Amino acid sequence: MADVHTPFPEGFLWGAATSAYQVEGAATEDGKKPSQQDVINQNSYRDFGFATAEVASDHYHHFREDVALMKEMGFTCYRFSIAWSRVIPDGTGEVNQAGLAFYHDLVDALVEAGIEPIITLYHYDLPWALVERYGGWLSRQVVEDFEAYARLIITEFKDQVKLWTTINEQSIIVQYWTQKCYIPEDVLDDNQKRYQINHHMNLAHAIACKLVHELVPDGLVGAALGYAPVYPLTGKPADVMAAQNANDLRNLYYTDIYFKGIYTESAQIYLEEHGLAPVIEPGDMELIGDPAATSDFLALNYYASECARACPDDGTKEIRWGGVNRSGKKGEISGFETHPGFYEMCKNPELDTTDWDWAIDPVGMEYMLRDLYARYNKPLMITENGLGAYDTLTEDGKIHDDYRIDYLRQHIAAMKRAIDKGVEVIAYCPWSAVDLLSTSNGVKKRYGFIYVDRTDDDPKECARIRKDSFFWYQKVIASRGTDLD
Ligand code: BGP
Repeated sequence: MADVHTPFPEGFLWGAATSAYQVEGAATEDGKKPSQQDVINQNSYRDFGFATAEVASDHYHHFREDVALMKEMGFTCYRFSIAWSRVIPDGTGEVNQAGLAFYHDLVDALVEAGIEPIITLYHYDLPWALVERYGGWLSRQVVEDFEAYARLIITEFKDQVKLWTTINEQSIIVQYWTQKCYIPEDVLDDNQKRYQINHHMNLAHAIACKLVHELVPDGLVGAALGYAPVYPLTGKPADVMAAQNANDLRNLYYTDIYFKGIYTESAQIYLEEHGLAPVIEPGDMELIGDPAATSDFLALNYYASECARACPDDGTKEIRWGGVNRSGKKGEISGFETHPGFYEMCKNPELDTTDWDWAIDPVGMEYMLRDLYARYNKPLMITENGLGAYDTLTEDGKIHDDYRIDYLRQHIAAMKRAIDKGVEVIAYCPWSAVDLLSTSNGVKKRYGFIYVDRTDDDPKECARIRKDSFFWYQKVIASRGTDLD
């Protein structure tokens, strides 16, 4: 399988990723106030028994140990996010110096360990105060408040941090908006608001890009996008066309904004026809299209490919959004996104899936990288990729996660094939460095190289244990990707 004979390029960054609310814990410590994720996760504990964000992986107290483990694995980069509600607890106004100090300590520890920090400014965790004040991302006011927050963070870390990602996974926020944003009951049926939130995020993203370009010497910036290439279910022309429609609305609708400063026409026309298009105010597209707001790279979170088929608008189907598998039993996904007259997502019969119904498709990563590089000719990074799985701590005190090794091995080989075809990939940050709180499934669904000893109900001490994949990844990095066995 390991058909990788030549090393990855000199300077290629090897690391892993996490996000603040999923890993830090200390949700109300040292002046931090709740984010919308603290509230959303309390609700999922009540409804599904999934862990809250209160302790998560307790990285707040274990960060030095975690950085030491990352160094031991040989990381040369680490992608993490800043919790806005830790540094500006009310969303605006007073800065919490203790919160800022935590991130300074983390960045200092990383730099000292020779690990390049990659900061994500926003990963789903808007300060709860802003939700209470004006509905969070539903209001345009958030753009101005985000600007002040982003300016603070970029100014604080500009000397040590050169790689910045702005907003995590706008495409996934549109699909799964109640998991990623707090959406009040009376707004739930108003699906235009999904795209309005996205428009506000596009403005915030553009502002953050401009700030990095203005404030950070040699700084590079881009969004971190959840991306799944779309295959047609069959070779029938109508299915092929449906896959193109799905790709336009689910993928290019975001990447065209980042690189061309425009909304993809076909997708925008579809949204307008269905009353879903965002309200765009005078000056918005000028800001989004400002050359100083153009991304330098695209960071991609790739887990799976998707599949689409034709869906005629014959009055039998309604618009639906992405389904979720809450049980962790294969086949229990709650449904598929449907846009009558445009496309309908479906299971790809050619691919095996994880226990949560995510298709396993290393070639999809290669296809994505090739396609995006051909379209935009900009450097790409992988800022998430990984296998969510049940892990067992065995009696010998180990975690034999050969299934994860197999998944990562095949994806690294696929990434290398894309590089060998000329695609500029600059970093690989699989999800995740340590086990953490899943966005939809608590802590049973694990991703890390480092096991965190806790359950959904009991955070215990959150002790760290190296999994088999830890030692395997260490070897991969040391061999610059030539030893994948
Ligand atoms: C991405 C998110 C991450 C992470 C990952 C795995 O969409 O950016 O925050 O959680 O998916 O998803 P999940 O936790 O639902 O398995």
